[in-house]
Amino acid sequence: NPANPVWVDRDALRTDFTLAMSAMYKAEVPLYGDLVQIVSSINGDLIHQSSLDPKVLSLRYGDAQSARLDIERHGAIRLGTPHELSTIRRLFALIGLYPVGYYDLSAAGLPMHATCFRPRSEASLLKNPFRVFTSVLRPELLENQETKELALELLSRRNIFSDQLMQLLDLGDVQSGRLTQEQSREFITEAIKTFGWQSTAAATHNEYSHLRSEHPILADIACFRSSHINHLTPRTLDINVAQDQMKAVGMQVKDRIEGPPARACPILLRQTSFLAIEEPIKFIVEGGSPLLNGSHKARFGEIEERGAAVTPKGRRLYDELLENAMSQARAMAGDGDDLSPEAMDELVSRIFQAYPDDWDELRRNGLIFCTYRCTAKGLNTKLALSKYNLEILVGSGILEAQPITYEDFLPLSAAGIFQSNLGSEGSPKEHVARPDEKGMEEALGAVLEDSDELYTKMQNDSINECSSALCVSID
Ligand code: OOG
Ligand code: NI
Repeated sequence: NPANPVWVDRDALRTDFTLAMSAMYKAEVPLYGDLVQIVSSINGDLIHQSSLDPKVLSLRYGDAQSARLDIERHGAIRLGTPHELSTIRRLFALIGLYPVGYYDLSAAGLPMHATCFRPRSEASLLKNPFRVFTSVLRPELLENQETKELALELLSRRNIFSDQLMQLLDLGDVQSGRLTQEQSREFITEAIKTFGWQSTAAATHNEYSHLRSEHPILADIACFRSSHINHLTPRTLDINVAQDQMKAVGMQVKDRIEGPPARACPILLRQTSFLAIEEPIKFIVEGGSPLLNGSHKARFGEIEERGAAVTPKGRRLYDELLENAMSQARAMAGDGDDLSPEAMDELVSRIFQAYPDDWDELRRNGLIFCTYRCTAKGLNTKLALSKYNLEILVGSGILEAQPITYEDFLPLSAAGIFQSNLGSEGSPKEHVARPDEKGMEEALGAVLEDSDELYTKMQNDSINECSSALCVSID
């Protein structure tokens, strides 16, 4: 009934979208299907062995009651223009994804910056935590004038959104960001086209080679007719076991797991991937057919293991220890050389012994964010005072703390993931950082949300709920 339309729930639409994306990617990159199988079989085994700390299980897997455990946790795209970015923002808003956080990739020598489109609320994250790392070109960082002009010229010629999709985005705008069932089905079909692979390039082989020689990322961003999703990432309950299994079946795997070392109390996130595969591409030829056969490397498969969200203080300690490990590694390896992956892992583990590895200690030192809930004991206890200190309530078993899952990305890991898939040698070298958050917001046509504010809100909301349930104030 058009007078009384039934709107599709945004979180449910996100799940349909994620499933469609996953199906497309498995069909287009069969090796990715193999990866998903490895991960789900390991997860299936581990979830039945109760050896995992329930807090860790909850961080890595989410709430088994409400979340779809096998659904991907993230993907990544690389865009070329402000118009592409603002259109993607409108597209993602329809499935409940909003830009959170700013990632400056110039520090890693990449002419780009990025944000994470993700759900904001706890309820929404529980239903489906899928998010997309979205980077966009910053032409002003390209030094070579000719290259810059070529990239901009190619990008100005392409349109990665179908007309039907644009109409649906307009409809979404006038319908307060909602779609009907029928519109949703069409939306998924049309949206997925933007992220699929187009085997005919939008550039000649010369143009492609020119951009590639300047920076491989440039060719990937500017020479194609779509903004192909470059990877999807399921979550794993044990990334070390999963990585061993990836190697055992002969996948070409990244040298090292990115992120913090393995810990009893995991923080942030750890990730690894199989390297990008080489895929056939037809390049256009000046003056028409036939097309020229070539190839391109962009798409890979990744896995991630999530830990606790750290506070700004926790983040500073993480960055400090990582920086410390890097500079020791440089000193140990000597000029321009890299330590072996094993030596590097050992060094990082040793240095991270300075990072507390006990949930209570992490919380009391203000290094992680937690949500709180009343225990059964707490609900049955008559409290004498009207005001309590949070730590006293936790210490006496009235309240229980659960670390909040880190829902964002690590810029250094992201840079590592870029590098390992672009054929550049060695680890990312130091570059002068030139962040431009304002420029990113202008291109988006929206402000970036601050992830620390979102975690703080989750933490405070949970304390307020406990306070109401216990009829006491908590400070
Ligand atoms: C994005 C890499 C970032 C991650 O997991 O850190 C990312 C890219 O290569 O486009 O997905
Ligand atoms: Ni990733």
